[in-house]
Parts: sequence; C-alpha cells; structure tokens
Amino acid sequence: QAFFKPIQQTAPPSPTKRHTKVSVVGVGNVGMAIAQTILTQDLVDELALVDVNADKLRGEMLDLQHAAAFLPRTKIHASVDYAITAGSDLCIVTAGARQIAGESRLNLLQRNVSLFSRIVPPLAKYSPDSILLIVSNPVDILTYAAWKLSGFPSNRVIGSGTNLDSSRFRFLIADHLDVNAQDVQAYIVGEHGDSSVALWSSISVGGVPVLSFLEKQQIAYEKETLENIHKAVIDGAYEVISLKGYTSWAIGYSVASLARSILRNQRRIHPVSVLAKGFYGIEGGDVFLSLPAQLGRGGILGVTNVHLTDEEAQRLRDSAKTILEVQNQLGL
Ligand code: 6V0
Repeated sequence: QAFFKPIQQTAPPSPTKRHTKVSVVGVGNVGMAIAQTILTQDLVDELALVDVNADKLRGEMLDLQHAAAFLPRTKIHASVDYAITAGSDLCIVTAGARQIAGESRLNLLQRNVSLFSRIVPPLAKYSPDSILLIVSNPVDILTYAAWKLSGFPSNRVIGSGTNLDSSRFRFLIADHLDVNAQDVQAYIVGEHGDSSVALWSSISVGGVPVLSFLEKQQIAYEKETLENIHKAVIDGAYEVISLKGYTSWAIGYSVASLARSILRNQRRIHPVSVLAKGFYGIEGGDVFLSLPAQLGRGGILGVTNVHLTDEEAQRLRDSAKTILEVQNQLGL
C-alpha cells in the first residue's frame, strides 16, 4: 500500500522542468568541497560521485545523505563504476595523484595524464552531450588532455583555471580598499599558478576604474602594493597548503559558481581555461589558458575581447609557450 494516497486531479509534473545531473570524479578534499557547495546551492536534482577508493566513496556518500533533512532534495549516489554518471549535464574532475617526495612536476603530470586516460573516456561515453569541467592540477594541461581524450568540441571542455586566482585577487583588493569583494571587478588570466597575468588596467570598483582613479588623485601610484597583491595571490595556495595541508573551501565555492553559470545558463563571465589558440597572438599549438569567457548551458559561449597592454599580452604568450613545451613531452 502506498504511503500517500494519490490525488487524482493533480496536474502531471511539468514536462519542461529539466532533470539536472552533475558527476564529481574524485572525492578528496576538493571534490567534496565542490559537492557540498553544489548541494547547499540547490543546483542539481542528482549528484553522482566516483572514486577508486570504494570505502572513502561510500563514507562520503553516506555522510552527505545523512544531511538530507537540512538540504534541498537531491538524489546522491556513488560508485566506482562510471555507469553511475550516465546522462550527466556536467562532469567535474578533481581526481589527482599526490606528489611523491622528490618527484618532478613532469613525472607527476605524466601520472595524472595516465589517470585521465582511465577517467575521461568513460565519462565521455556515458554522457556524450555533457560539459567537462577539469579542476585537477596542473589544470591547464589536464584540460588539454581531457579535450584530446574526450573528442568533445572545445566549447564543452573547460578548466577551472584562474577563476580561483581571480577570487583571491578580488578579496585582496577589496581588503586593501576596504570594500566588498563582490563590487571588485578584476581578472587574473593565463596559467593557473606561477605565471598567471594580473590585468591591472581592467580593475574597477563599483564601476570606477581603479588605476586611472589612483593616477588622477595623484595618490602615490601604488605599483608596489599592486604587485605585492598579485604575489600574494600566487603565494596564497602555497600558504594554505603549508598551513592546513590542502585547499578546499575557496575552490569549492569557485567551482560551484562555474556550475551555476553553466547549468542555469547565466551567461556570466568567468576567467576559465579555454582553447586559447588564436587569441592575443597565441600561436604554435593547441594550448588551454584562462581568458575571461562567457559560460552558459552550451559551455563556453564566447571569449571576451578584453584590452591587454603589450606587456600583458606578451606575458600571456610566454605562459602559452611554457605550457606548450611541457605538453609536447606528453605524447598526447
Ligand atoms: P585528494 O584529497 O588527494 O583527492 C584526490 C582523490 O582522487 C582521492 O580521493 C583519490 O582516491 C581520487 N583518485 C585517484 N585516482 C583516481 C582515479 N583513477 N579515478 C577516480 N578517482 C581517483 O586531493 P585534493 O582533493 O586535495 O586535490 C585534488 C586535485 O585538485 C589535485 O590535483 C589538486 O592539485 C587540484 N586542485 C586544483 C585547484 C584549482 O584551482 N584548479 C585548487 C585546489 C586543488
């Protein structure tokens, strides 16, 4: 006997309401921070978790399911088998090998590429129309690997890139000027990490361009302060890792905001890793780098034509060259 007696006159569920499904591969610190932020923001009807560690996977699934009484209704399931990801709208990959003491970055990268060759093809097979969002590091090169391994068009393969670096940047500028970080428009582009490029000329606070404001006011042009802010962005991840062992909350919110823009077709602009060949004179091969891009249901809808100074554009091209040199050693 059914628990609820059905009411005959009830209208059938609207056929236009889409069922939204997200899969997260890798239930480590980063994958779980992303999963829990997505859940609290009511972005999906179904969340599938995949990992190679079956015990950890089941433990994380149960722990999230036990919060059901406090969360929007979402079906949460988990398996080591990729069949569980079938029909996903968005697949987020956070799986990664940990660096072994004394291991070179290139060796770690090679191990992560071989890990991706076991992750990306099944995701693409079970969700051929999905969008792939790569978070594992080094994110730009692994996004390229995911693009190659999936066979997807480049607008459906995105790296979380400098979205996180840009939010660290906005926080530090806001802190310096004592304003709300949400009112700070500021972008870091290029490689996620050490060679990222801060776009100083495009920073604005509440619509006021910051650099020209400071120059007009003849406030000692705070070049050094600004450079220190960029340095703090680059050092930020290292500092958090040295203090707590990993980063999780900011990357969780940052990726959930990308998921929202994609799933809700928000057409918002985020600095994310995209196929950058042909932009700003980047030539010499297929390379993924972060540029401000518009995100929606189709993935990358377009790349914004931001003004870069000659120096900024050159630094971007240098970043592309460095990434390409490493990429060419991978044999993908
Ligand atoms: P973690 O806590 O070690 O989690 C990694 C997870 O991946 C573990 O649960 C593993 O069991 C799982 N895993 C390993 N191999 C596979 C496989 N073949 N299939 C499925 N799962 C697998 O690492 P953490 O969560 O801290 O970091 C994950 C990745 O995110 C790393 O590569 C980080 O460098 C990267 N980050 C990227 C950021 C960005 O801005 N792009 C920010 C922070 C971390």
